[in-house]
Amino acid sequence: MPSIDVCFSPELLHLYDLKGKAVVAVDILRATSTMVTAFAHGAADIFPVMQLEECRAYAEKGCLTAAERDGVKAEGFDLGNSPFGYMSGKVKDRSVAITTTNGTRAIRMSEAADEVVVGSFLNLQAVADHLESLQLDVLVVCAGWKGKFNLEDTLYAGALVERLQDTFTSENDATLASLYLYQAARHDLTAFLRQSSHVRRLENLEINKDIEFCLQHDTFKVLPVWRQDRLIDLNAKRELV
Ligand code: 3SL
Repeated sequence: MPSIDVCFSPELLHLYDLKGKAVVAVDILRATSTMVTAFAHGAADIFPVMQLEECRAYAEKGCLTAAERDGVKAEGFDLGNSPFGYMSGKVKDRSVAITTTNGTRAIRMSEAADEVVVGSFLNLQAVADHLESLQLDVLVVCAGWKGKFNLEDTLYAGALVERLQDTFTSENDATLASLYLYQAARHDLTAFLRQSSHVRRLENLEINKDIEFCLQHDTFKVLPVWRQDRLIDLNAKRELV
């Protein structure tokens, strides 16, 4: 049986060998939830990049550009990092270049893996199904916040572990801790996360509806995977469910 493990921060990635593994990169609030939403609303592909200037340059290639720093849309870009900004039809059939404080970094730092998948609660089962079909060892890479642990990405890791517990083994405390945390929180994730640092940060920015949205499970069948220099949706052209 393949195994599943959890890396609580991209800063810990040096402890793991990504070769031969599938990475699930996750930034629940909000980057990976937003990318999944963008694909669900017809985005053709997504270029996650680390730097603002690199992102801005994609405009010349005909891409929409999206940028967030410290929870706020960066000036001079077409889009920010709220999933609601991607629902109006604006991204349909468009390429989107995006840079965010932590999420795009987690994705790009995972490139050495055999497969990189973008996870969120919104596409939880689509990711679980894909991992079961791949039969590779899995590492969930939590984006965290500026190198530090966060609760929401860990809860996602636990949710994924729960979905895969009959088909994957795990022999590490990070996986167990994520699972136990999710099981303790699952009855009301919003309440559980109320004291978490990023929820407080986002609440101060008055974006509570983003938090509620990003905590919904299995809203989309979208499956963003890294191919060469971009993310594509392996389940493209599916209807919203
Ligand atoms: O850190 C990130 O990548 C962002 O998702 C943070 S925020 O939710 O836009 O504040």
